[in-house]
Formats: sequence, C-alpha cells, structure tokens
Amino acid sequence: MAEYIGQPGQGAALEDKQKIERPRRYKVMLLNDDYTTMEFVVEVLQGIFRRSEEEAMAIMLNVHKNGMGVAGVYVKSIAETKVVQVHKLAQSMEYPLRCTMERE
Ligand code: TYC
Repeated sequence: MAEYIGQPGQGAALEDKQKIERPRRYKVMLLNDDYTTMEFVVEVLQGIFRRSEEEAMAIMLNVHKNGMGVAGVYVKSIAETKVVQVHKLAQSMEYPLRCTMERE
C-alpha cells in the first residue's frame, strides 16, 4: 500500500511499503543450423529484434561460429512473443531456424 507522508501542500512524498522488484529478464537465443540462410537470419535480427545491419551481421556470425547466441534480452512476455515471431517467420519461409529463451 502506498501512503503519503509529510505535510499537505508541502510536496508530499510517496512511500511504497511493498518491495518493488525489477522484472526478471530473459535472453532470447538463436541456434545455428545448416539450412537457414545468413541473409534470412540478418533480416530476422533487424526486423524482429530491431538490430542495426552491423549488429545483426555480428550476432548472426557469432551464432554461425559458436552454435548459439543472444539476439536480445527482454521481460518474459516480450521474449515469448519474439520466439513465436521468429518461428512463424522461419516456418513461412520453410527454414528450420530455432529460437529459445532462458532466464538471464
Ligand atoms: N549456418 C547458416 C549458414 O551457413 C547461417 C545461420 C546463422 C543459420 C545463424 C542459423 O541462427 C543461425 N547458412
């Protein structure tokens, strides 16, 4: 419950007795495969993860070399939406691109 302290009219301060926790964040990961084109992965990173062309290229190459990598970090509902968007777009193009999320 929030309560006001201080004198009325003197710029009352708001004190919140509930502990406010920072929402948990989730890493959305892209996984490498042998079939999805590099161009498509860059498009996904630009279109869904709002990365610049340079960032998208660097992330894609990191995933290509190391097997997986972080596309972005979000609160849970946004991360879940991104995973669904990636899979829908990849399926529509018949690419096997996989995307997962894990708690930061
Ligand atoms: N390894 C793919 C290729 O050589 C490119 C690729 C990169 C695929 C990242 C998926 O998450 C991925 N065409």
